[in-house]
Amino acid sequence: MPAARSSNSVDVVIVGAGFAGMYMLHRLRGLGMSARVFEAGSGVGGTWYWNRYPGARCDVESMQYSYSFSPELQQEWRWSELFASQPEILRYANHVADRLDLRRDIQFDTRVTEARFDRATYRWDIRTDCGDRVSARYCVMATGCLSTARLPDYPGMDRFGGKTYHTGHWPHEGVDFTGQRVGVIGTGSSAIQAIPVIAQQAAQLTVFQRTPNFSIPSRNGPMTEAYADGWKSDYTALREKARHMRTGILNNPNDVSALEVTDKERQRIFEERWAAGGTNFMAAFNDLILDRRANDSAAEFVRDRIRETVRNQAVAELLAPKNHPIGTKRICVDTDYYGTYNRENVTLVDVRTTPITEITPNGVRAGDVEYRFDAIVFATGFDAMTGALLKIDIEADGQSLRDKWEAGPRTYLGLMTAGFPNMFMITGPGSPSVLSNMMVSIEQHVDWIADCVAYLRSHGLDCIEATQSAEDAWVEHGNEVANRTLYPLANSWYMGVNIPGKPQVFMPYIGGVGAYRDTCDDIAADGYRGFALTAQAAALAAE
Ligand code: N01
Repeated sequence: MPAARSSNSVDVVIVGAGFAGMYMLHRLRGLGMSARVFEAGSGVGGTWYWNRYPGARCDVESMQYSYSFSPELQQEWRWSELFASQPEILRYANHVADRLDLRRDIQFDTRVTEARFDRATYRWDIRTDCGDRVSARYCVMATGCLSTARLPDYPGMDRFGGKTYHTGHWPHEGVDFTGQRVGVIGTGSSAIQAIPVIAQQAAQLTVFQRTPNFSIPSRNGPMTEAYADGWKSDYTALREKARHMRTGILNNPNDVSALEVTDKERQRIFEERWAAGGTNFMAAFNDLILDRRANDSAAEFVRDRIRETVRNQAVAELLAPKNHPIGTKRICVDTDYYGTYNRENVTLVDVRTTPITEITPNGVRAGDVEYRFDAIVFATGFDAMTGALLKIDIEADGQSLRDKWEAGPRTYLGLMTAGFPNMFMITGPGSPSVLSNMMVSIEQHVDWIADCVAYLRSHGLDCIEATQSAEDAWVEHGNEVANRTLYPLANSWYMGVNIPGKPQVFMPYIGGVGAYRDTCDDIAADGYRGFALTAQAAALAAE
């Protein structure tokens, strides 16, 4: 633990040094503002710092999952694969930190524990687990959407004699499973990437599945120079196009209903997308996420691919999702996931029919069977979107954020929440965030926030707060848009269902990255409609 630095005062405290916090720091420096970043990890990279499990890689193509703000950066960096692996993305994050000399304003190994707004001074008082106390005009939460790992609470969790791991807290030195009996609990995106790699090492791998997921092959491969140059030669225009796409990804959407074409044509298009690989599969038609019959056609196509791939048909049926529309739980992208179940050393246990009842000193008990392991991997996900924010004791005017969000997060644009002046969130609940290319959404939020504080400064103002009415209207709009889709039909982490007792509301904004950007720009151009802007002196005089 580093020694606490002396109390001090900055313009902005940024919480988190992932891609959001790093770019926020860079923008604020450009405005001549002082900023201090606190980061719980020992290095930059956020998600890519923590999630080091075998097989971890991004499901957005590298040419699009990278910063666009610097022409030099995007021209000089060379990706080795179409979909970069975690180590390569982490190298990229470190390269950016070096290139922009970011580390001198980042305090690592330091977790922010409290943030309290003082209306008498119009400043945030921020405290850390290292004893730091910093006063800041603005506080920016760059805490990530999937950064609070979640373990199940089976009896006996602390009794297991072997090693346990969570995918989101993987040891930095790596893990060699060679010759081991390994149990993996969970079959979400993390598990679907890790299972094929662990299966190649382990003597025996047992996968405990509660809910099967739809997964599309990534068709990952080496990045050819021609492909990279194709992007680089037209990067500015391509990036701009991506910013206005529904998901922030240039994914060649087909603006046709799946129900308007013949069965043969529908099949042909699905096959084409399946062969191309990746999440673009869901852009095969314009109503896959809106219409149950359209969705069923895509879901059945994928189920057929699973049946075709997995030799044991009983296992194939267990792996084929039947209870949620495709895409309403985050679609997974894999390298030989389903094929892995053809291996002699891989067993699938359906914990819906044989629930896990306890972790024993030797392994996992499910139904009547005790499975014996050397290692257990928990791929059991995260307290998504609100977990990292609510872990911090955030308070303004005697109200805590935990109390305010007791029935679910409420924000205006996912950028601010009423009653908490001068506190911004990057990709907060109520913004497209996890439904988008995070890099595009991060850059959009950081730019909006930086422009906003520059506007305040140039107008002699220093306080901004979302109004209650604007927030209420935004929440209502978000719910209304979500309810037009099939998303609320799934028991997903988007809905908070994976955390016992968490309020079940659809947290991200599904209106699309392009439309959302236009709304944010329009609100800013209209003098920050829906926000109350004041000057501290005037506000104090009025009280
Ligand atoms: O977590 P998850 P994740 N007993 O919550 C199961 C992003 N990401 O880390 O569905 C048994 O999706 C749970 O079962 P169920 C991406 O946005 C991106 O995999 O709750 N099982 C589920 O199968 C992703 O969506 C990338 O019934 C239990 C699994 O654990 C998000 O991170 C890669 C259980 C958790 O799946 C989270 O993915 C990786 C229990 N008690 C992650 N508790 C890429 O870019 C939970 N489960 C490719």
